[in-house]
Amino acid sequence: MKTLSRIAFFLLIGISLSTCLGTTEYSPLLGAEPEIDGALTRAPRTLRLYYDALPDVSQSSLKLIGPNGEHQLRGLHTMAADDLMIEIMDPVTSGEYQVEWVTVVGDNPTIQSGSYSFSVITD
Ligand SMILES: [Cu+2]
Repeated sequence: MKTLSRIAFFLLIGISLSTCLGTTEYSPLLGAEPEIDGALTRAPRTLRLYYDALPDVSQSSLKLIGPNGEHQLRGLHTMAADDLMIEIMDPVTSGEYQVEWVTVVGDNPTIQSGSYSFSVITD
């Protein structure tokens, strides 16, 4: 009986964990350069985000927030590889960075948004 309730307990944990994963909100973002949660040893000069369909540049925006606040970005465009790309204007120093994105991808008119972070350690 003891073993049985233990099994039931772990089953319950397993079910609640998979429910959590199952309800994770859909995001069209597939990946990025710099990598999501990545740690860089060289300062990036561009941001590039990859989506599951072609983003509409006119309905998209990117923000880069670092230890010294918001960075100046220039020239949002797509390389037609289901991506968004932008140039980072001011120097990227060591620290934690957050990228905030807003876009509309493919035929889906819904405005999608999200954020991710990466870190830079240059010395
Ligand atoms: Cu480009």
